[in-house]
Amino acid sequence: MVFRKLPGVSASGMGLRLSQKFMFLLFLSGLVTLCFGALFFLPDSVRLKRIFLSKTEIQPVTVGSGSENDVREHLKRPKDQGMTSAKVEAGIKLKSQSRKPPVSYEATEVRLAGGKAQEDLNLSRSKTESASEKVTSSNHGANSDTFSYKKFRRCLFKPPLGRDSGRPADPQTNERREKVKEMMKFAWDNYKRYAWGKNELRPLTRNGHIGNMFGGLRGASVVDSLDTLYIMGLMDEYNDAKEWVKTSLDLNSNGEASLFEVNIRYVGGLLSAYYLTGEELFKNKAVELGEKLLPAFNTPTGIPRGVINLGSWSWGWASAGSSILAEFGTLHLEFVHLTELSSNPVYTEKVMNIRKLLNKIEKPHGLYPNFLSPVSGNWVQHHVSIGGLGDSFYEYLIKSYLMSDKTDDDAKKMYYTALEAIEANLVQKSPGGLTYMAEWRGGILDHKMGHLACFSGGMIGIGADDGAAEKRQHYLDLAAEITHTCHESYTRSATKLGPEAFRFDSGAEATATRLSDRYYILRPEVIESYMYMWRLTHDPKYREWGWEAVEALEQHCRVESGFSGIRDVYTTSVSHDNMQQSFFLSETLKYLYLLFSDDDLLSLEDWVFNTEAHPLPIIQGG
Ligand code: DMJ
Repeated sequence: MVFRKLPGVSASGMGLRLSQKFMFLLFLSGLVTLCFGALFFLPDSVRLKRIFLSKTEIQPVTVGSGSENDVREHLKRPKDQGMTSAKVEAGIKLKSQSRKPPVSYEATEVRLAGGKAQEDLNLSRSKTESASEKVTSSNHGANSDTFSYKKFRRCLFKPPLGRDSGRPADPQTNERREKVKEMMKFAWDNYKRYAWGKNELRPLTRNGHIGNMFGGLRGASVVDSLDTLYIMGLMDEYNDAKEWVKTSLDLNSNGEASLFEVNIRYVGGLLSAYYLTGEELFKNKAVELGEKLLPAFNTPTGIPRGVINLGSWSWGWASAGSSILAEFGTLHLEFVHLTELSSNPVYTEKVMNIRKLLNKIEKPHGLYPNFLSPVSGNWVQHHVSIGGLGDSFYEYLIKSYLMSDKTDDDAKKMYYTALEAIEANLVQKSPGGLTYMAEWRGGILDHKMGHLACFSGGMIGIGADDGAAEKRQHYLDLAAEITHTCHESYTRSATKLGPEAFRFDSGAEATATRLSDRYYILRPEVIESYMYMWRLTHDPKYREWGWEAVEALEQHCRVESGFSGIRDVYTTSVSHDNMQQSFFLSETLKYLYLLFSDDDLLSLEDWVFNTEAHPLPIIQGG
């Protein structure tokens, strides 16, 4: 049989014309391109990439020259320009031998403490510590071989709790401290009784509040309270909190959570609890949670988006709006410690990448606006504030420097340059002689200062300590003036508590002029500055001011079943907002307790506080 070769028909006998074959091949190659394109170019395709690429190749691509490789280059620069490669390779080591305390306190801790009560406390604490030697739940990337808790403790200058748990010699101060401890126990007991496992207590209705800041996470008040309970020696309460974390803190929860809030409260709270107690449980939970935050950084610039779904895969930047300066700028301390504990450089790389981008872009008048696009890497509008939206970004610059044992010179430079721009553009003096921080709206000043901005007294104070010699006194004076103004915002109200925001225009001097600014939600910032200023100057007025706040809290915020915020600080017939914020337990009461304690309780030589008042140790040699 003879096969006749028909024109345009393939020899294979498939019966396709050449043009059809061409079209088919074109379609096939299009399909292949589309599949690989999706694999490599769609946002947050990390899971797919993991199948094909090695771990080091799955970092997000950054815009322009800000690639991940650039970040690594940056990290490899010599010490004075950034982090050393050794730190990135091996994780940053806490406390090298050169920073050993003069005497090892551990052996003498019980002897020095003295007194039966103190011995009991030490005993129950050392039980806790020996428990830490046991390996608990799964490791979640934390590499226990490279981080030695025992070594870390030996290298602190002072015992974390001080010589005698910070007990002051002066009886009146000690009485005041005991009062604050009683307030903490009262707040905690009511939370436990009515809202156990929920995020906050609603003290009037006696139930729990969940809210939407933490996605599906629960127990914000538990995690935020761990370190406060521990330093106050409330060991039964601390052990209940620890047990809850062990059995009930579920990190595999769905729901959109604030990256910032989860980081400062949960990651910060767990890290502090670990460093204070040595319980592996806290370290493992912190690292497990830290891993879940990483997809937030999968944006074209590496600037994280503000919300993250902890429980499921998401499109990363696809739905991102603007990112907020105080949110993406308040990750550094915790993330560096996650690298420290897990020996995984990725956390430090992520936050160094943020810093790199911030250094690169132009700043109007040297100021940092509050909103940045995580997609384009450009400022979205020119609103500058040391209060809400900006605040803790500045705080984390100076604290990054201090936490690096004063080796992170980039952070130092950024902080002082920013502070100079703030002084030049925002710091104002009122007709009545009060120094305040105004807000800046594209060059126009808004003569308003938020309660949140009152943390800046303390920040400028701790920064002053390491400023250039001639600047030191200048910054200490500025810190004292701002703290004084914030105290005035309290004394000028009927309740002696400060409003959410106060103004310096239309005849106002440190008072709220708008009804909507008159509330007080148990915030810590003013008391936080009292605490730092006390430690820096030992001027007794700061303890007196702290005591005024205790009395006001007792009189106006304490209700039958906890503490509540109030709606108007200018009237003594108060209306309560029915919310005991978790930061009241982690910050307000902790700063008050520290204010009435000796300076060696969480000594500033060894610790920096994250923005939720969770103490993190200084990293030796940066
Ligand atoms: C806290 O959660 C932190 O201090 C944060 O930085 C700002 N606000 C609250 C307390 O007011």
